Amino acid sequence: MEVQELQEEIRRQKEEKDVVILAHYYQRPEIQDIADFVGDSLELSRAAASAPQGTILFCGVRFMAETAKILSPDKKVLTPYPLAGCLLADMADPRQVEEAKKANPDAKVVAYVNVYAEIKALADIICTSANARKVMEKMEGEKIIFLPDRNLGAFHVRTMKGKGVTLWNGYCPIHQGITPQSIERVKAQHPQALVIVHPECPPEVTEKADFVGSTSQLLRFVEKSDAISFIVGTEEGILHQMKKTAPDKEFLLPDPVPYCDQMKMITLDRVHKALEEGIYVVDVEETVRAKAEQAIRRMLEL
Ligand code: CIZ
Repeated sequence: MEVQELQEEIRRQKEEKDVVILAHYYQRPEIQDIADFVGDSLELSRAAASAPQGTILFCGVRFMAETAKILSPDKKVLTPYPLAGCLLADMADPRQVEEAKKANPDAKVVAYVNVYAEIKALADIICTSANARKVMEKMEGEKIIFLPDRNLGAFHVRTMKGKGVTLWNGYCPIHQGITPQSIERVKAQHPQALVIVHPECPPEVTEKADFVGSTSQLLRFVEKSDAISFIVGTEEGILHQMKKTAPDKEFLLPDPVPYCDQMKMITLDRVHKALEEGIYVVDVEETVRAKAEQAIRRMLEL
């Protein structure tokens, strides 16, 4: 089937089968265009929880679909491709986290939402890239273990006083690949462009950027800014919504382009198959789910 035909068929089936389709900002444009909601992982999980449909088809990587299941245990959650993982999430292993907790019994564990359910269940509280600083500042006590993204942690810790924060040594290889040189190559051709980057980028990039923010914060920034040209230091999928939000502005990417193969494993064919056959169901074991939900709810209460 052609792209448009496939999109029509997906739209038809999701209505017929009472399914809400959610897509992350890093998804392919043709996937974002068939979604009922496009957003960051937490916005999407909240949209999923309040959607009237009984089934959620989550177009994103596995930890995102799991987060939707954690917040909507009574709904059926489907993923178009269960092997779409996250290399950053893979860098936090439950046994290592348990050991770190034992070695630091008075420290609180703050886990970035980009971890699997088992790690969320071991955390005291979850944070996103949009609220990591606020969550750490509000934590009672002095000691924090922040995991798994050392860059996101370091970005906030360098301007935060009064806490002893131990940073896990994880990173997103896609954002780690955004270097000062990969930005300068583009800036040299477009000196007027503002450099806006995600806090998962390495410190030498965030330190020099004009603005640092989560996906939803970057999107709001380009909408409100008076500038007309931007070099966007995050996964290239976000440009689809940026162009829709600010069609008269210019969006450029670092060279080489940050591209997540895992996110792009979700294709229209796979979405169609998942919808048609009711596969692949995402489940989280109940004791793990309940603990993970508590850690997420603590963040939402803040
Ligand atoms: O949590 C998300 O959706 C990710 C991966 C990044 C962000 O900044 O929103």
